[in-house]
This record gives sequence, structure tokens and C-alpha cells, in this order.
Amino acid sequence: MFPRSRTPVQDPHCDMHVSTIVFCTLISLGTGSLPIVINTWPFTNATAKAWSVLESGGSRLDAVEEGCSVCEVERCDGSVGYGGSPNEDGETTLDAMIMDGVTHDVGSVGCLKRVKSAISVARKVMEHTTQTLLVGDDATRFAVDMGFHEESLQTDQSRTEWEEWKAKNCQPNYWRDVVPDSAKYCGPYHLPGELSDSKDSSHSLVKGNHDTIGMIVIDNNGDVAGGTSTNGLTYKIPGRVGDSPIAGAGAYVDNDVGGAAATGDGDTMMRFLPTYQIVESMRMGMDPQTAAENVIKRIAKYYPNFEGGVIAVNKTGHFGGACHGLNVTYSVRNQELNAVKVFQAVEV
Ligand code: SD4
Repeated sequence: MFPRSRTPVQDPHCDMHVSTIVFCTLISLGTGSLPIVINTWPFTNATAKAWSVLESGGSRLDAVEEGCSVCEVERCDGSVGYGGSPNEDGETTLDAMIMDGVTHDVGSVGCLKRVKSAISVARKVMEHTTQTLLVGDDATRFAVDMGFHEESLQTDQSRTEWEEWKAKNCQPNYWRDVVPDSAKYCGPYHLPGELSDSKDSSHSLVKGNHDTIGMIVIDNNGDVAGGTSTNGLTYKIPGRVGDSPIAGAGAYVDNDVGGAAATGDGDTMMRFLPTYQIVESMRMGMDPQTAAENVIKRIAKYYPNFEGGVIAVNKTGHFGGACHGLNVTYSVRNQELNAVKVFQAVEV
């Protein structure tokens, strides 16, 4: 067990006496204790796994990898791991990243095909190459060379979901300004003679299509690591890589400051490098909750219809979360909370 670092702080918005998972309406600065595990969504088994890795003496990177791997196996909300979010071809592809705050080293995979353990492959990119991001079939080849098993990521459920989408004329989809009209018909699409004026590329996420795991771990020494894993957006265009494997977009950590992770409409959010922004705001002295709200407001200014959220934690273990257009929750474990607890991000 870890030594206790502080007296517990009672949050008046939280009922600390009901079961292990407690919903809190609002928490602005967290309870401020280290070590800490924080991740997007109520993926509490992932949080608990990361915590138990730390408790048993594992490293911050082991905690991130093993915690996120739980979601890949459980296929958290269908948005992480195999058999979820089929693309336009009916295939599930995976994005993942792991980042170490101590070394500032990053390993990522984007559009990884036919290999289930995306964050573990990302860790191999980090630890066995001097490169950062591998994508597509070539990432698969790398994974196989590193000893991972290649297999189909499709399930009966993902095949049915995709067939239903085809039967509905491929609605919704992520195309614009193409012929045939993507709002009515399936592709293949081509360039039209004249482009229309449509400017807002933000689109509604398909229901249940927004639950990437993004996790930040700060260990007992105050060292930080982070990671993400997702199968991205349902009916995405083949080849699409989202925000999750991009350092500064899906997640970012810095050992002097803390870390942040994002979930939601990655195509919009990655244009703002929101997790980098949060870390830099915290570096300048902003508290995590304000830094999270600040970046969400900035995105919403340009894309009022975007759906997404961020979580943030600083080096003293204070944390926060903010969201827009999407009801984002996040899971936290530290010594003071005494169990994994789920918090509501502040809607801005
Ligand atoms: C993406 N940010 O690929 C991810 C989506 C997400 O659960 O959060 N999905 O855009």
C-alpha cells in the first residue's frame, strides 16, 4: 500500500458513503493526493487495474498499458477494442498511444488492423523504435514482428451494424462536397464540378460512438504517464486516424506539470491540440478544472456543435474535467477517495 499523503477532503457534492462507485455532480479541484489514476468515462475496471498495478509495485507505464488493456479486452462501451465502430468497409481499426512524462517518449499506432492489443503495440513502438507513430497495414506488420497475433477484429455485431448502415444508404457518414450527394447515397464519391459553401465540418457523433479511454497515471514519485485506446468513429472513412494516437491531441503528459486526455469528436478536437494546451495552461499556474474548461470553450468558439470532453490532473494530484455537447464522466482512484469513483465533467 502507498503511504497516506493527506487528510481526505470531503467534497460536499459527493456522497462518500455509497458503494465503491460514486457519482459526484461537480468537483472543481479534486482531492489532491498522489499517486493517482484518472481516466475518461466510467471505465472503472480499467482504473482499478491501473491502481492495482501501482499498488503491487508496477511502473506508471505498466499501469497505463494494463489499465487501458482492460478496456480493449472488455471492449468498453463498444468504443475501445475489437468489434466496435466498423468503418465504411465494415472493418474495425484501432488507434492508441502511450506517453512517458519522464522521458517525453511516445509510441502510437493509428488505423491498426487485425491486432487487438493496440496500446501494447504502441508501447512496443515507444520502447523498440526511435519513431513515434506507425499506421495501417504497416503497423500490423510491425506488431506481428513484435510477436502479436493477427486476427480479424470483426464480430457478428459489428458486421450487422455495418450491413444496417449500408441498407440505410450509408447514413450517417463523414463526407461533404462530393458526388453522389453523401447526405443521401453511398459512395464511391468523387469531386463535384462546383464546390458548395459548406464550412462547418463538425458532425454529430453516432450514439455510443464517443467513449475512448484516455488515462493519466501519476505514481508515488510524482512521475507521470498517459495513454489512450479507441476504435475511433463508427462508419469512419477507411484510413482515418483520429486524435487518440496524436500526442497533444488525445493525451499529453509532462513530468513538470501533469497530464490531460480527451474524448469525443477527434477530427474537430485535434485541430486544437487540447491536451497540450491544458498542460501548458497548468504550467502557467492554471488549475486543472479551469484549464479543462478553457480549452473546451476555445474549441466551442469555432465549432459550437462539437461533442467532446477533456480530463486534467496536475502534479499535486488535483484534477478536473470539462465537456461540451456530450455528457462526459471520468473515473478517479487515489488514496483519499478510497475506491474508484466516477465524476461528472463540467459542461461548458
Ligand atoms: C476519435 N476521439 O477517434 C475518438 C473518438 C472517441 O470513443 O472518443 N471515441 O475521434
